[in-house]
Amino acid sequence: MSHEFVSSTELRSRFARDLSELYGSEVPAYAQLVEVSEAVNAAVLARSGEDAERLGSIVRVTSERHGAIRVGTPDELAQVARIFGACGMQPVGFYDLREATPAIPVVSTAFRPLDRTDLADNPFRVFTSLLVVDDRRFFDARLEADLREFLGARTLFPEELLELADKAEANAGMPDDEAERFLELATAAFALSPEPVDRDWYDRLEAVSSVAADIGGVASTHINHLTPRVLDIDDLYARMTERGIEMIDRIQGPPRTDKPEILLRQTSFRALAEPRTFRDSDGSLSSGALRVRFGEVEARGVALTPKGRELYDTHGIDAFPGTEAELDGADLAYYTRNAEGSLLPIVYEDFLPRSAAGIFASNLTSDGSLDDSQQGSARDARWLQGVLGRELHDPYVLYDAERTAGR
Ligand code: OOG
Ligand code: NI
Repeated sequence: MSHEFVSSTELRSRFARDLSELYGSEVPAYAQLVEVSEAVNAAVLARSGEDAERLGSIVRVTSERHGAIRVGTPDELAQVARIFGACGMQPVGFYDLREATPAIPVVSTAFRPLDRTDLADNPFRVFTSLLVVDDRRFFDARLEADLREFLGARTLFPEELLELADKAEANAGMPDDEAERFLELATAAFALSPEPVDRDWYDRLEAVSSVAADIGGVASTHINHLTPRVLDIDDLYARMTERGIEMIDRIQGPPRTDKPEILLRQTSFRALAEPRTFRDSDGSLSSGALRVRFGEVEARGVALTPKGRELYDTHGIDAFPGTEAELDGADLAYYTRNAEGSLLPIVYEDFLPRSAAGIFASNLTSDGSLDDSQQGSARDARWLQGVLGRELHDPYVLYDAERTAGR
């Protein structure tokens, strides 16, 4: 057995790779998506040469993935933070999807590496959502109490995993034998569970929200999707459609233009229904299927400043100038300079709430129901930081520091 030391960066790369292997075995369409993504990236590289790598090296982009998971309680979220912390991933940003259309009863953050060198080594990020069980627009007092009881009784992550995680985070890595064990337990914690699903309980939640059922209707969590990155998402969309895979009707985020690429564009397809075992009210088991997971792909552009983001949110891409020099000069997007003084884009490493809501929605089996006469419960970044028990980073502070350092 090797006693080599595995750094947190190496842990992150291995974790992303193991999850990718797991998800590919669970959702075959994902393996196809990865294959097509690699073909698209190779074509862009052949077509554009060095320019293709301005938003990230081909090595980075080829292994780049984001995942999405959903948890039910603040304690579960704090545990997730420890597991990702071991892999050098810290919470960045606060997203309140209850404000989106359609409203989804979660608040979210994204765990990711913070520094450019860590991002370049492996930028694995996981969009992580927490169910807001006391939001009366979704859950009445009775359902909230039942949800709390159900969620309080389950264990998503074994104690051994959490202890290994803490040790790894404290030492910025761990010996190889412990790393193996950590990765085995961490990956297993995000696999789809074969445990029977209580049909009445699941249906009761699903009547309110499919996302609530996906989170609180089963006794474990799972990766909801794992997303490769492509350098030309329009090409990807066309190739997948050609293969007979029915994509959602559009690409989310800024439309394609001849201007510099900004922020994030995403598109997705619904995965097939997956066979699951159900426990019916008479206690008998029967087989059925749930359609909760899907395939998604993304393309990333330059990060916008608060001013650029405001312009994008209020006026769209049409209001943007056509060159990087103008974007930089008007303080609309973040750039650094290389030794020769030419501009280098700082790639957007985060998510877009509007696209995220669209991604959630494309994956809902029912519209759910929402009582707008009720008050939503207050949640904000400060609250989430308290739950996480560690700093919740502001993405603009990170981009700004990188720009300042690179000038
Ligand atoms: C997360 C949806 C958000 C994205 O790419 O915007 C997301 C979820 O479905 O749990 O992953
Ligand atoms: Ni996603």
